[in-house]
Amino acid sequence: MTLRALIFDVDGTLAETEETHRQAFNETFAKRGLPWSWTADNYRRLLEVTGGKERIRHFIATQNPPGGPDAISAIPALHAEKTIRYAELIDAGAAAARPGVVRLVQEARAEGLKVAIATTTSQPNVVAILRAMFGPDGESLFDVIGAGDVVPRKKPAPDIFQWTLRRLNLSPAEAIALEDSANGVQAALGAGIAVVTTPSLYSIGQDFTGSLAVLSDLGEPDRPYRHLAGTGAESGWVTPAALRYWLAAA
Ligand code: XBP
Ligand code: MG
Repeated sequence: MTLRALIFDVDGTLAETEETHRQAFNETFAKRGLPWSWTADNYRRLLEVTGGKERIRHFIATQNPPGGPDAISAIPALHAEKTIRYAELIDAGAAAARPGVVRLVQEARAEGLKVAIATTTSQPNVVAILRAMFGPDGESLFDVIGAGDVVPRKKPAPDIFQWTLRRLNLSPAEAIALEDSANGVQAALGAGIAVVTTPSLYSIGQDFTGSLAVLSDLGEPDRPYRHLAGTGAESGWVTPAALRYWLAAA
C-alpha cells in the first residue's frame, strides 16, 4: 500500500504541552475556589485517563478531594474555563515545537501527502497550538482535524483514528500515526494504523509495544534522534521517504 497520510497526535507529540495543561487546570481550580492542585507526580497518574473532563471526573472518583461531589455538575463549566486559560498560555508562548515536527509536516505536504490530527484534546487547544507552531493559518495546513468530543470514546479507543481515516477517505494501511503515549499507540494500532512513537516528558517509560519505531523525537539533520526501539536505527531524522520505507518493510 502507498503511504498517503501522516496523522499526528497533539499533546506530547507536536509539543511538550502537558505542563501547560496542568498549569491551566490548577489555575482554574484556584480561580473557582477549589482547594485542588495537581502535582507533576499526580498528573502523571491522572494522564492515564485521556480528556480533561474525563480526567477531572476520574480525580474526584478516585482521590475524593474536598468539594469533589459538589463539583461534579460543574465539570463542563470548569473545563471550558480551563480551555480558555490554556489557549492564553499557549498564545503567550508556553509550548515549543518538538524537534522535527514542523519540518516533517512541511516535507509531507510538499510531497503531496495528506496531514491530519487525531487527538483527545479539545478543538480550541489544537487551533491554539497549530497557530503557535505554524503561524496564523496553522490549522489550514491540516487536511483533517479530529479532536476532543467528536467521538464519544477517547484514546486508547481507536475511534478518533477511525473518524480521521473516514474523513481522509483512506484505509488504515495508507497512513502512519505519530504518537507519544501508550494510550495513543493502542488507539492507532486498534485502528490498524502503523505508529511511530516519540515518548514525551510524561510518557517516558510507558509500554510502546507494537510501534514501528520508538525514537527520542523526529530529529533534524543537525540534531539526530536517538533510536530507542524498532526500525529506524540507521537514520537520524524522520522524513516521508524514511516512513514509506519503514512501512513497506514492516
Ligand atoms: C492528551 C490528553 C488531553 C490533555 C487535556 O491528548 O489527554 O486530555 O491532557 O486536554 P493527546 P483537554 O495526546 O491525544 O493530544 O483538557 O482539552 O481534554
Ligand atoms: Mg499525546
